[in-house]
Amino acid sequence: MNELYNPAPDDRFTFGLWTVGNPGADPFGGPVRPRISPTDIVRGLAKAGAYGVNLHDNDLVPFGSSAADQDRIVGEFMDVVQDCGLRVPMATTNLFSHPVFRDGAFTSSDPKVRAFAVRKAKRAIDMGVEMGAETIVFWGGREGVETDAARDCRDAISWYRECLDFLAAWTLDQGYSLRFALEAKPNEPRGDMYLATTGHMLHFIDTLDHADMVGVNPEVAHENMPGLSMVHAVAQAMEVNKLFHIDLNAQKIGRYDQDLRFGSEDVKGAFFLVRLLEGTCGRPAYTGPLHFDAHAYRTEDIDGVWDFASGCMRTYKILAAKAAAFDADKEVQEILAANHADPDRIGALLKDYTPESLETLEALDLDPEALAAQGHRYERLDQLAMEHLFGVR
Ligand code: GLT
Ligand code: MN
Ligand code: MN
Repeated sequence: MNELYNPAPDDRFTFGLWTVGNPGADPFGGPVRPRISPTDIVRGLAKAGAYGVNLHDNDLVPFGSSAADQDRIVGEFMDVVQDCGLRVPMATTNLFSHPVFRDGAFTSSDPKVRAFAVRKAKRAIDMGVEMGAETIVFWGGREGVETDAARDCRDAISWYRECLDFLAAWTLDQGYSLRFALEAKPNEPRGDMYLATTGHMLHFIDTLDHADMVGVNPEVAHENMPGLSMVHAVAQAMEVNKLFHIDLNAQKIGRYDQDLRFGSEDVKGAFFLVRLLEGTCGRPAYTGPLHFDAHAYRTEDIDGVWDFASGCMRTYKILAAKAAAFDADKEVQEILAANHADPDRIGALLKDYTPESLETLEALDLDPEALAAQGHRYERLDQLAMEHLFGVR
């Protein structure tokens, strides 16, 4: 194995307890491998070169545990995390497994369920803060419907907002310096989920009381399931400084949520995503944790789980190197420079409307036929990307 791509904590790679800990159950069959204990996951991740481990409240502390049991479990876990030199940069709340959430948590029609969900999230945030988490992810696993006869979707969205506003105001009141990251998904487990894409989330965030502390946690599989572009979702979030966290994995379009090893499907999509995140194209990079929300194939035993984890991280690093080489390629630079050329500084003219800028705009010699006649050389540009990916450039 080429050691150049071996991960190290500086690479900021993180995994969830539920990812490497996934025992391979699916809706058609039970677990195929033993559950790795949280402390063994931490030891394994440290050995593999990860930076951190993330968790849901109930990945570590069983639902309904007493406060004393929680303290003991968290204490023992954090001793191992610290011994191994790992971090817990993100924590989240399981608002989907218990049957109480079968018709939603923050969007349940029953205010008692919404109250229970807020209380559970609040306790999970406290636990996350105790572990040093800086980001709290909210994935609304049960926020949705099989039938829209259930409720008016407008009510669901406003209840979702109320719960997040409540939790954000409480978080600020506690003096915690935390950021919330909302994760969208179009369907599964619900027939249709509210706020189905990162784009929906970005708009919703703008309507929150404490919008400044709320951003998104886009997931490759969740954007790709309905055939959308993860690169565009992430770019839209980055453009407004709302990319607070990211869930990396792979997915075949149009399937159930596969959570495959990062980069193992749609290699080109993964390449452009890494290029965007790394900022090798000369734009600002994403500097937060690089979280893998994926799991090993059901065919694997425990060794296969660690092959999977190493594969996610190595693929990211390989793609980062390829992206840097692509952006440094003279021919790539020439094609891009030709397409972006602006010798008359027309781009600047469009930045602001003024009567003068309009006058200059009107006076421009813009010949649509001549403009339309130009080819863009994107066939060549894309082939260059492919040749970098194939390793022949
Ligand atoms: C669950 C889901 C993920 C979310 C996790 C965080 S839980 O595994 O499929 O996409 O990111 O709640
Ligand atoms: Mn996810
Ligand atoms: Mn997923």
